Amino acid sequence: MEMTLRWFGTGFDTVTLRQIRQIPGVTGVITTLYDTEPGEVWSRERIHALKEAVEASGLHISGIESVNIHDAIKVGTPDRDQYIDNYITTLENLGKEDIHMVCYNFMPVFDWTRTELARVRPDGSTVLAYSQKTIDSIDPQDMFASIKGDANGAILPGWEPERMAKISELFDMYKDVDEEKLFDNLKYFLERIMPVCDKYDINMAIHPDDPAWSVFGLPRIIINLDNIMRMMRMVDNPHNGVTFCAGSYGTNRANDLPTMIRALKGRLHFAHVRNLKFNSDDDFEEAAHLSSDGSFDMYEIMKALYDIDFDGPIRPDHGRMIWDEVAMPGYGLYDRALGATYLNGLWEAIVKSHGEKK
Ligand code: CS2
Ligand code: MN
Repeated sequence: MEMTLRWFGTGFDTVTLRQIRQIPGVTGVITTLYDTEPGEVWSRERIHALKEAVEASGLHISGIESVNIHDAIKVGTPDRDQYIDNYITTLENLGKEDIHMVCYNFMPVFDWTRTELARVRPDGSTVLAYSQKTIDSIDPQDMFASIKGDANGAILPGWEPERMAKISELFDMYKDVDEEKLFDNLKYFLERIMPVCDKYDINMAIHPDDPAWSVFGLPRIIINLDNIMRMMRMVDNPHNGVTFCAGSYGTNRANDLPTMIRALKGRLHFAHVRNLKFNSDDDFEEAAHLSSDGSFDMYEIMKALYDIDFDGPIRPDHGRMIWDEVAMPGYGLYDRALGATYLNGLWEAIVKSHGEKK
């Protein structure tokens, strides 16, 4: 595996490439062109400039998170082909710039959903949190306004104000889309992009829906092992794979994370590893990466990745806000650096006790 950190790009991230370079064992970044809209073509020039900026700091681009999917593709409206053509051109340009992993999601309307951006934990750190009771008591149209807490000046990925302004329009677009339709539309999209992925050896890594169940009556399909297996079988190409996000699949306690990882051998192209603490079945908060701070066994997660010979990029995921840092919720430097170091420590111990792989 290669340890990486997500970086939103100059002007969008409080964390600098120089800081990332100084985290021991982190050699790559997972980045994006944050100011592009879903459906837009990413020009080769802009990708190249991003790559040069990253490489000038002594790091490299290990993959993209995300190239977002236009709603026309998810809904399957007649103009979807145009947006898929654009997506293909973006993939071609990424391939020509030697970038081989793309994370994306297929969630209708909302990307991740949380009810609090800064819940205070006993140690005084603040974290993202989710309460099903809160979700059940609010109107989806008010979701954005009702998230408690401050984004610290950052635009949260998937929660762009322009997008949230059109929220009722978006809900309307999805009114006839059920899970079957969403699967069909995903299949259509994947079938069309696989040739370019084969040509440039690009691993597509679908991110799970977070939380891993339907919210506000919207269909959600990337939520459990059965559904991911269906997704992979319906377009049976190794380039059609997944992002294993422990914190997203783990929201559903029926998901056994190490077992899921083992079932994904060869198709797991990117790993997000983080911990959650459950207060009850319908209330959880994000925790430090350390096993004992949350509800997951992080050793077992890393061991499962080792067992399947995982050799793709991995990143610590949302961190707590600690040491008075002011940053995008979940994406400060300090706690993610602690997370990367802890995960590297677990990996070193696993390798030393079970033998070197690749
Ligand atoms: C991320 C997701 O911050 C997060 O929770 O893991 O927003 C992820 O980047 C997208 O769903 C992938 O498209
Ligand atoms: Mn994730």
